[in-house]
Amino acid sequence: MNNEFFSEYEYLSMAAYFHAENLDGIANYFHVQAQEEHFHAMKIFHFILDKGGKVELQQIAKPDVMFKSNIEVFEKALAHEQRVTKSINDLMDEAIKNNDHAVNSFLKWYVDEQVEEESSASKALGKMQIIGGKGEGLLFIDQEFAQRTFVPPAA
Ligand code: OFO
Repeated sequence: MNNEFFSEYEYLSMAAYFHAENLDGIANYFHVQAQEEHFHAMKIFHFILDKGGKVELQQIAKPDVMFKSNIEVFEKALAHEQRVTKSINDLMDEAIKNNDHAVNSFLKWYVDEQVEEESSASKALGKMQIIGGKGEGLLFIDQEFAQRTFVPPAA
């Protein structure tokens, strides 16, 4: 849960970077990503309560605030999603080892979601690499990413 809240923070930091670059459309892409992460965290929050557990919120680490280039932001976003996938897989390994069917079933949604998360981060990075992170292509991507909206994923 903390990882998901941290993801929200990471993407807000990336949104802030692009606002400062006057690329509000790309900033919007990261705002929507942050909203998705909030949704992911809250899904775990409610699952813990439904299972009769105690939700104990922890400190959220400071997100990355040092970005050298537009492309680097997207590289970091993809690397971040790959780390999240690993942590979900580790949790799933633990659930399987403990024969915890409820957690196993719950985590399957995250396993599938991570396939999508890595795919969309990878495609966004690919687009930035095609245009070299600058020029007129950047304005085109800014317009495209301005259209992204948050649609709560099917539970
Ligand atoms: Fe929660 O999927 Fe991204 O981090």
